[in-house]
Parts: sequence; structure tokens; C-alpha cells
Amino acid sequence: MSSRNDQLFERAQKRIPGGVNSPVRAFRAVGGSPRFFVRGAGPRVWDADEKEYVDYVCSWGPLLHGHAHPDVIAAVKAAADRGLSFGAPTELETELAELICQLVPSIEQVRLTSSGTEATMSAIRLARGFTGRTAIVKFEGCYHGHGDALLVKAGSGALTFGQPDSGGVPAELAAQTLVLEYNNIAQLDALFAQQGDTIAAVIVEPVAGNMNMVLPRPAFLSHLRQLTQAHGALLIFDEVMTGFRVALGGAQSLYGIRPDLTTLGKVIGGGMPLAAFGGRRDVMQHLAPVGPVYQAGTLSGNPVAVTAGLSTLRLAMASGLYERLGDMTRAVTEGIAEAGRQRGFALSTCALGGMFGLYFRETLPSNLSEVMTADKERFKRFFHGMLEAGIYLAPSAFEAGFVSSVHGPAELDRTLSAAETVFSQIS
Ligand code: HOZ
Repeated sequence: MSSRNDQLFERAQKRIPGGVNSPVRAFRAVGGSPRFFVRGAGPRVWDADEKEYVDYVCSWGPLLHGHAHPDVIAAVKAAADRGLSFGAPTELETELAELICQLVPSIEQVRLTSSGTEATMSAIRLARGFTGRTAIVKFEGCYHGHGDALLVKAGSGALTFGQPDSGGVPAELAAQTLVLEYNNIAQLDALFAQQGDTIAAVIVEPVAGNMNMVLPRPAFLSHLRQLTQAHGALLIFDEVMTGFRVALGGAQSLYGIRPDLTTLGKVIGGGMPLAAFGGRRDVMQHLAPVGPVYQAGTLSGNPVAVTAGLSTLRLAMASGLYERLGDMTRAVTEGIAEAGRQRGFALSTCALGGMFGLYFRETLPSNLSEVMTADKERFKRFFHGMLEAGIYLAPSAFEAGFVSSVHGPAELDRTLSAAETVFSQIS
């Protein structure tokens, strides 16, 4: 008899394309049926067959404090009791805006949206409106949501499914997006020397998290900052994934760079649909209703989502939280890598705060071509072994992993003992 997960997936596929509401959930890169989850508590989730997993996806990043954190849930329930949406300003939005500006000082003003895609799309429009230029620069394997201008050589699901350039995006539009190799300073110099004064903005994931996880080389981000400044182009840090995840001040605080604009999402909503873009006041003042660049949303700044975000960020401000999170993330990833090496597997890992990369290759990659050389077949077998053992990893070799602040020694032990067993089975 097929499992309840399989039955639910079969039923879903009849009415939902591919049975999922976002392609990365479909397990197509690893095979098999996606797990349908029924509940989560802290670092654990349970599927429709009542199987328990240690969760290293954390809803693809938002759940910095794990599932159903009691403080977040209590605040959300109280907010819901007061009303789900007003389509009018609330004091909560200003509270969140003030907190964001305090935690990420490059953000002097901020606009809330409902998804990371909206945030990046809007930041691009704003950069074009502010500079009066059209061209945008992005990097291969970076993913900035599914807006037309940004689905060019994109990472995440687009990469997983071998469609880094999406159907339905007009070629004329895609041509305005110039794509360079991540971490390649020589390419940046050449492009800016040739047409620096036509570039509205460079958008970059300061730590790339949508082609697995790729760290920036030390000079890459600072060079990017100098070049954009010298040519009057804006620098947009897409911190939808890294914001409040790798550090309280985001990747920009770790690398000491002040971008002109920053996009945020995921952790900022603590599991509710909430995102934001913000930055220099003079740039943000170009947004409607004060400026000519239009951007809007019925549910933008939704009070329930904002409440979830506020309580998540307040919990994140506890002293030492990111140090403990970083220690746990490194213990998990280095433990897994060590277990694999004992069995003769070539593995490399990296971790920052609660975000990690894991590669079936000897050394860490620094760009997409190197990411592509990792052994995807081995990843697949490892993924399924771990799933069977009750460890839920992202179902793609091209996604980063996430650890929450409530993953503890019990999860670490269970994960490492599962990894030892799985490596022994697949070696
Ligand atoms: N951006 C997320 C991880 N790469 C996945 C969100 C989605 O596409 O569903």
C-alpha cells in the first residue's frame, strides 16, 4: 500500500502543477515523492505518515528559532485576534522599520513587501528610476526571486531543474541583465571599463545561497563597492537569505560593506509572508508616494506577519545567539563531512551563523562552474539515506541548509549517527 505522503502527492498533482506551489519542493532533482508535513515543533517536523525528522530546511531559511516557537506563536495569535489585515498603516510597521534600521545601519528607510521576489523586483525598479539607467548586473547561480529581469542564469529551483533562463521572459528584457561569474573581479573590471555608466545596479547575494552556499572571496565585495561607487551605479545586497541568518546585521556586517540598497525576506517574517527592501534615504525617497517609482501591495506590512517578524527578531537579539548558532551549525556540517571522509568520500563544507553548504567535492567552490562539478549522484543517495534515517535536508544539491537556534545536542547526535550509517551504506 502506498504511503499517505504518496497518496497526497498523487492527489495534489491533479489540481496543482507538479503537485507543488513552488518547484523546489517537488523532489524532482532527487527522485521520489515530497514529504507532506503536518506539524513542526522546534527543530523537528512530522510528515503525513507520522514520521519524525530533524529539519535542516527550516522552511528554506525563515525559521531562525525553529517551528512554532512559543513566543512567536503567542504574539501571532494575539495579533490575529485584533484583525488579520487593514490595508492601512499600523504602528507595528513603524516598529519593525525602526528595528530593521537599527540592526542594519545601511538601511535608512525601508518598505515592507510580502515576498522576497517583490522586494528584489522593486529594488531593481527603484535603482533604474533613481539612476535613469537600464542595465542590471547579476552573477551566475545567484537567485533573486522570480521577477522577469532576474530570472537570467538564476540559481535555486531554476538551476535545479536546468532552466536558469526561464520560458516566458522576453529576450529584450533578459538582454538588459548582464551576467558575470561570481567572485570574478577581472570580469567586473572589464564590464565596468566598457559600459560602467550604463549600469543602474549590481545585485548580488553577498554570500550566495542558491547554488548551495558559496562564500565571497575577501576582495570581491569591497571591489564591487568601489566600482559601483566610482561609476554611479547602485549596489544592491540581496540578503533575503542571509539577513538575520548569518549574523544579526546580515552578511554586510560580517564583511564590512555598506550597500546602497538591501533586500530582506525569510527570517524577517519568522515563517509568515514578509519581506522588505531599504537603504539610502535619498534613493528610497524616489518611491511613491513621495517619488515617481511605483510600488505597492494590499497585504504589504500585514500586521500578523509583522508581529511574527518582530518577535523573531527580538528573540534573535539575545546575547550570544549567533555565536551558539554558528557553533552548532559548524558541529553539524563538520561532523557530517568527517563521517563521510572516514568512508572515503570527498566532502567540503562551509557555515556562517545558521546557514551551511555541503558539497560532494574535495574543496569549496567559488563560482557556479565549480559548484557544477560536485557529485550529484552521491548527493542523491546521501539525501535519500538521511531522509530514511529521519534527517530532512534540502532536496537539491544546489540549495543551502539551515540550522535553527533550538537545534541542540540531541539533534546533533542523531544527525551524526545517521550520517555514519548512511555513508557506510552508500560507500
Ligand atoms: N529561495 C528558496 C531557496 N533557494 C526557495 C524558495 C522557493 O523557491 O520556494
